[in-house]
Amino acid sequence: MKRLLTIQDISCVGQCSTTVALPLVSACGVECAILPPAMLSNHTGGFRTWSFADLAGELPKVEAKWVEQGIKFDAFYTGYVCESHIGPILSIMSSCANAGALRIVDPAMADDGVLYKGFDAGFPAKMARLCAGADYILPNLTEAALLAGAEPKLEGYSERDIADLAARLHEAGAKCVVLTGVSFDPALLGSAVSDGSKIVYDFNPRLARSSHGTGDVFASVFAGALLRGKSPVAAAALAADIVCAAIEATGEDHWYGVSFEKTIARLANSFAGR
Ligand code: PXL
Repeated sequence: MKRLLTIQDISCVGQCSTTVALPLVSACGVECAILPPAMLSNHTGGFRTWSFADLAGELPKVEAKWVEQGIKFDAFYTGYVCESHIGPILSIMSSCANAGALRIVDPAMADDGVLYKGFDAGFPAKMARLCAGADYILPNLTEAALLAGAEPKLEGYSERDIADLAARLHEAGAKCVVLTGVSFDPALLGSAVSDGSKIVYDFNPRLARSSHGTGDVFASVFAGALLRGKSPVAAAALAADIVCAAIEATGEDHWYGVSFEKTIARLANSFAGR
């Protein structure tokens, strides 16, 4: 069994980051270790207030213990992290890597044209350091624009715009760029997987509602599927399928996340017998 380390906060309530990654990566049949660089009472996307404990000081201590014991990983999957975490994370990704370990970076920092509360305008340049050394990055279009130093647009991206954004992120160092939230037709929503030589699109019918935490569901399934040997294009298609199923399984009055729990059996079954 492959072993993946996910590095993102624990939001104790809110169905995002580590509390989504751990069950979904596990459902893919991949061992999932966790490293939370911060703990929040709840996420920052719609709750009125939150507590925030920065665990940056713990990261080098954890790294020292893992190095001492020869604990290594086949993949690293990072999500929501802060500026103080980036240097220590880069260090862990080099000192605790098995040969050929993958670096999967979801630059979770913005959506709908704006940075999440708590990040300032200088943060995308910091996140770009993590993306530069990544095998896979999974930005939504707002994050992609901010990483590329461009002004995010709320809509109206053409195929040409998508290709330009992907090219800029490849130039900055990312090997494979998976853009989410892509749409050329109001009825469809999907992703674009760019390996640097071609772009493959995948679309699903656009659902009537958008929900918090769907980026984390997408990235977690993508990472798990990739480690189970799916191609990036197949992993992105499975991730989108699970995101749609999770949104459809979520009650209308459930505002802070998606009921991804109801998709775990379907996800696990998609790897049955493999
Ligand atoms: O889902 C991304 C995310 C993760 N962690 C925290 C967040 C958010 C988005 O708002 O606030 C703490």
